[in-house]
Amino acid sequence: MASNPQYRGSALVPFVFALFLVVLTFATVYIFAARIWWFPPSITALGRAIDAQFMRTLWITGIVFFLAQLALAFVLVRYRDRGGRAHYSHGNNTMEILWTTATAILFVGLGVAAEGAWAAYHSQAPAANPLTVEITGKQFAWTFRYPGPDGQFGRTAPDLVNDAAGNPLGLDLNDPAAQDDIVTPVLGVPVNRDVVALLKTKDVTHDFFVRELRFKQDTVPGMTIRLQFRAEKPGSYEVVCAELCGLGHHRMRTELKVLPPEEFERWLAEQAAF
Ligand SMILES: [Cu+2]
Repeated sequence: MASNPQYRGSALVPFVFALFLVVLTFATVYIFAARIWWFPPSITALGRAIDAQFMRTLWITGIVFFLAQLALAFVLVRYRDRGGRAHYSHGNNTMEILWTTATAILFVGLGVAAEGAWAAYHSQAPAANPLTVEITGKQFAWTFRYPGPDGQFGRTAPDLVNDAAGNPLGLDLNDPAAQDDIVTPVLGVPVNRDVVALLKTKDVTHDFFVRELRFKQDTVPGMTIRLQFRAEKPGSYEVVCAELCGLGHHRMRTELKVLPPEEFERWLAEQAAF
């Protein structure tokens, strides 16, 4: 490549830009490696499977990111304007095939690796003695319903919904199965027991999200979405709506109480007394 020093571009721009890229790359890697903004520890086995998948993805994309950014910085300096003529390239079919294949293998591989964890949330075999809770979203609150001693959810009807009268779900008290249903504004669950959650919404799409459960699921109008989880650590965790659902979206939050079994029974009895 013939070069003519007379037409040489400034070396400052590519060097400064390359330096910026290198600093940016190392700073980004540092933020992840030092876990400066990280999520709270998971309290479910499924959550740990999700975390493992997250780390696999982060490692692979992290390595690709790191190498690609450094390669870009290198190319900026190596092929800076030295006053030569531009060279037209038709590309390289072998390289195209190679990196497309590599990307496809990575994406499909990560998808296959994630399948187990994802499927477990939705289609895991039913537990021997699960606790069933109905979770209903509305603008802008969560309401939880337990079937009570009979194990049956009673009938509800939209025209019976009356927040002021303390009937946010429209429970039909003429239905014997509804009479022992327990409706609460807080989600209490016993520790180490499978919980089957039936997710619903009364109005728009909401999203039930508890960080420690690694559990985030849209509630969709007209649908009941079944999910299950088993919390392993007693404590109080935040429940939020993770779908921008209206002006009051920011206050659509409540609490998940994971309680020892006896304490849970006591808590549930207290709620029933309301
Ligand atoms: Cu919402």
